[in-house]
Amino acid sequence: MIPHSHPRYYSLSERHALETGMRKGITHVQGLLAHGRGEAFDYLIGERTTNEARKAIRAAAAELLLAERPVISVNGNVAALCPGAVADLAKAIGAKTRVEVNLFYRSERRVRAIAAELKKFGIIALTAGGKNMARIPGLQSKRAIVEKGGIFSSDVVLVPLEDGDRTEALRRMGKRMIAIDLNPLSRTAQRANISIVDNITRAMPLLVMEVKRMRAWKKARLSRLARSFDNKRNLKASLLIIRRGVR
Ligand code: PTJ
Repeated sequence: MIPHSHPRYYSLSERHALETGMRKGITHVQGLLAHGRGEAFDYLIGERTTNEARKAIRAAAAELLLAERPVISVNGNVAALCPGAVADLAKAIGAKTRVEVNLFYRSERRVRAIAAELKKFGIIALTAGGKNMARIPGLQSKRAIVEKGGIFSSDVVLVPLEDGDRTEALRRMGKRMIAIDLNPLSRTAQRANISIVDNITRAMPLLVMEVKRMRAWKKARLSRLARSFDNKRNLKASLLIIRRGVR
């Protein structure tokens, strides 16, 4: 049990959630390494949601509301760190939203464990099994295994904690990609249409809040917001914050 008063309470709680996720067969051991890398960047941005991240979150909310077939992609880290926020986001965007389990280190056992975890939060996740399976063209890893009626036929995909290959491959398929990644230099962040440089545990609740706030907006207003977002410029600004953090 981590005492609330501990100065590193949030950081330790996240590590604990991933450890529990690993014991439940949800998180891959590589997920712990990935989280460590994320933590290093989080430290440098000051463990807070920057103004740049807030701008990206607003653009992402608009993009998700405009989408006709949005999908939230869930891996082992996301399922361990914020399953409740995934459920809240899917609900806030509306019935058109699909949640799909998509893993780099895919095993049927992990897919089942993650789907069972999501079910506790009321989500019936797509798992790309049997007849529903399709493949992302030009991608060699197991991340290529997707659901026909999910990621394969989506128009907008939210990919938290992703590796770069699939983001590139999905963009080649014409999809609009939203990433959540603490590393502004990662290929995912560089290739996505909108990259939220923030810890997923802070970004997801804010994204839910923005989606709820914008739900009543007209399409034209949402479009203006989404299209005016400049990912390259936003990433540059995030890098500057990191540089200042280093100094
Ligand atoms: O569950 P699986 O099998 O799909 O595997 C998931 C991992 C995360 C292991 C896999 O996708 C992987 O190896 O990812 P990478 O290539 O290490 O990339 C993960 C990215 O997420 C890195 O750029 C990290 O900086 C970033 N990251 C790590 N923790 C967080 C994060 N970004 C936001 N919030 C975090 N908490």
